[in-house]
Amino acid sequence: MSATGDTICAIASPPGGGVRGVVRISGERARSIVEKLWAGDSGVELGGSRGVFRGRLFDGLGEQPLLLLWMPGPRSFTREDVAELHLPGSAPLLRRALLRTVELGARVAEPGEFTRRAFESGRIDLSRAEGVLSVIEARSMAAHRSAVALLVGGLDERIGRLRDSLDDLRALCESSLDFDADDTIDVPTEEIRARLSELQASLEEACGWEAARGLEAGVPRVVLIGAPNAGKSALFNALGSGAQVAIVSDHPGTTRDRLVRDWRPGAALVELADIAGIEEGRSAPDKAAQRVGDAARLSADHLLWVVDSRRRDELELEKERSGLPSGVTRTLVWSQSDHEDAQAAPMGSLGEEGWVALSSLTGEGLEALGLAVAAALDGISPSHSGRELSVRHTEALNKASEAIVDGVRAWEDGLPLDLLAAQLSEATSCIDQITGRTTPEDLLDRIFSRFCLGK
Ligand SMILES: Nc1nc2c(ncn2[C@@H]2O[C@H](COP(=O)(O)OP(=O)(O)OP(=O)(O)O)[C@@H](O)[C@H]2O)c(=O)[nH]1
Ligand SMILES: [Mg+2]
Repeated sequence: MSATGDTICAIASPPGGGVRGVVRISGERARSIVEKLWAGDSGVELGGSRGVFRGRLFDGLGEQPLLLLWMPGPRSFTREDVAELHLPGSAPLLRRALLRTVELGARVAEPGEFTRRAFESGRIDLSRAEGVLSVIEARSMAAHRSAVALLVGGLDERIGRLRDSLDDLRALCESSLDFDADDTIDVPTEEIRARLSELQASLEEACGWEAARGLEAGVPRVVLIGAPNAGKSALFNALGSGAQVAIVSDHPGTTRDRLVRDWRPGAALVELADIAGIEEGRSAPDKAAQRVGDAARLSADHLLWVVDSRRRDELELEKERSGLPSGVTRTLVWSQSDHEDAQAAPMGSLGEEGWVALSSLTGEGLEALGLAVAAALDGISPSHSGRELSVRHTEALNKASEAIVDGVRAWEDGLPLDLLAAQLSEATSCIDQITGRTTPEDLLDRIFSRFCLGK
């Protein structure tokens, strides 16, 4: 990737996603390029502060309506002058505008180059840049949640605090070295010991947080939905393993809270959630249960729509179906198939759903359901980068932890304090790999090149 200094441009948001497309420009020449693109005699006054301007852009052939966002450095994403040209969402028009920008002195950006500039200017650290990358790449809700956690959840804050504590402690050790040589003042052994254990606890906490996030990146959520008494909770108990067991009863509206268990359909591991049946909530707890259910439905990677196989109210079922969240794959569970009056298969157009008949009581059909869900989840297997990332972070944190443990051991064995100081500095460089301060160039290239164009 080239060094900063030149001005880059890219189509940041392609047409199709909305009525507008965006061409983004970043660099020294952004101001002069925009001034030249601007159509009309009056020109545009780009000041030293952010601004929004409406006008027209001359793309070399004709004029296009333009909404310009002007973000002068250093208060921009890349800390350079940044202009966003919001244009009609038509591919040929956007390409014209991009070409014109290039004619006026910008270079088309490489994938991830905007984000890399943000990183290189110190605007964001590497873990945050990776968060941006993972959000873009996320193909399942699970991967998306984990990426957002990385972005907003503050691994960088945790790392920042760890780094500060390491610096403080090293300073303390180093100043104690002078005392030591002087032999007049005691080494503040107790304080060093206390700080060391604090540091180790924070490292462990960061490791745990990151490991949990990594696991989360890999575990899709499957949510049981359907009318009250459909048999969701009975199925939850029949499928899952883990501490939570749902109350099963013929009282409609039994389940109120969201319960989760592990479930292994085939080789996959998923988080199975049981929630309240879909109904119009009247009382406050009913409404609260519906809200909890709504949140679970929205974060689902796959839905199990549980329907009592004795139901014959086709119209009501159609209505129930039309209320299911769209955009999430689902399997129709034709439940309680052991009843005498159970129907063998879903009637009418319901039969066009992917469905599995089963009985939680006898266990019949449970295996078939596992196979169906495993196949459905195959296409949305969690984004590889989420896990790879988490492994990289966890490794760095573990190495930092080991460096400290070694240092402490040496110090307790009576070795001089400068050995501990050296180990602390080793730990600092380990965690600096997470923030990108000491990340090798080729790894940076690999990380940033995975970004889309325009990011
Ligand atoms: N025979 C038979 N009964 C079942 C089966 N599954 C559930 N039931 C019964 O159906 C009733 C309702 O089951 P639940 O699992 O509590 O239903 P639910 O969908 O969780 O209901 P809510 O929590 O109220 O939304 C209970 O009396 C269960 O014993 C099954 O496979 N076979
Ligand atoms: Mg229930």
